[in-house]
Amino acid sequence: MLNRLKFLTAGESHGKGLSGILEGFPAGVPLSETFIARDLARRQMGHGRGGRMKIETDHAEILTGLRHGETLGSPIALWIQNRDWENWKQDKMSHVAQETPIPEVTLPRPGHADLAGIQKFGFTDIRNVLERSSARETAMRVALGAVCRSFLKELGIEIASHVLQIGPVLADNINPEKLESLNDLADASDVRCLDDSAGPKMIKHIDDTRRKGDSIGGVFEVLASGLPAGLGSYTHWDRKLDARLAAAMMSINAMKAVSFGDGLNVAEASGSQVHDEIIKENDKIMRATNHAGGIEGGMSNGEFVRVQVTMKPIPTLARPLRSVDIKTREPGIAHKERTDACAVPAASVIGEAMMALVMTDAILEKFGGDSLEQVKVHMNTTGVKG
Ligand code: EPS
Repeated sequence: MLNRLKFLTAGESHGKGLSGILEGFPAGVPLSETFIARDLARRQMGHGRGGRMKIETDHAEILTGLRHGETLGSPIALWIQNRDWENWKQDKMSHVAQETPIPEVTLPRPGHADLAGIQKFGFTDIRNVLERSSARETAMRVALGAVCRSFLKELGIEIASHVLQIGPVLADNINPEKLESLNDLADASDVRCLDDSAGPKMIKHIDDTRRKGDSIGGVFEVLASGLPAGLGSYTHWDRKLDARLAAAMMSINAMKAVSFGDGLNVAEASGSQVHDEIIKENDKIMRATNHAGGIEGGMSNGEFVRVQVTMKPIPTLARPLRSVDIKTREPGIAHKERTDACAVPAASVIGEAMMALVMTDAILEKFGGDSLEQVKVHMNTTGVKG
């Protein structure tokens, strides 16, 4: 649901690497591999990750679209190498047929793309599905999102995230005045949690779950500040900013629900508790509160955008669930792989990337412009900057 910007990713989890292309991105935006590397490193952090993250040190190489440190307005192509490829290329992920084929994966994992994926494509080997359905792909989304973050920063727009819940452990939510330092605070916690008393309980819960051979999900929140009012539109279903953000968040592997502002609590609250009164402060019309999460009528209203995303527990379990062998049709237990006990902290960084991609698209849609300078001029002359 992007209107002005296009992005594509390609790559398998244990293949050579991940490719990404961003098209429709303006010229004149400062960009470097070092800037992208920061977000890639943040995605690799978080208590509960498995062995794979010790192998990878993700780095996005900028292949095209950049000259002398600024974007050219032409497609930006990125490449992230999978270090684990060296360990897999001889047999499991060889590009050519093997003389002695390795055994196929035939026991689908409940909750994973495995079973529906082989039914869809007519495969007999689940590896053909799991390699691409793996969340490894999100490393590229974070790299492309970092390119967008570089543009948004120039416009004074900040994006941050933090973890609200791991399993049954809830964090007290925050009401930030500024977002600039929020990510630094969240990154200082192993679970990206801003509530000092909940963080250690979350870590303990992840450890207890891992010891049982199980996995655990949770909830994270992504915020954006400095947005002008009027991004998105009430005029048509596919222009609504909340619908576009919800689709972007739901496209992240393992996400099950998305909500905005007060989220699910609006069901039991009354109208006077839910809606944000309109006030005037220093001659500026604004809101007394932000229950709406910065979006009304499918448009940004100039307040912080707040979106909460619920992640299910990862389906690959050290103590797998029941399954049926797709070849022999005999009951068995699901395929077991190296896995993460919890990836909610990493998912929050991926949520930031999806927010950055959607917001960049919405800015370009509203203001137009082929270069950063043109976008800035258009934003200043329309007078809607929040
Ligand atoms: C994943 C399984 C694990 C995760 C992986 C996603 O990888 P592996 O099978 O190599 O142990 O670590 O996540 C990443 C590789 C990543 O970069 O986030 C899965 O099955 O989705």
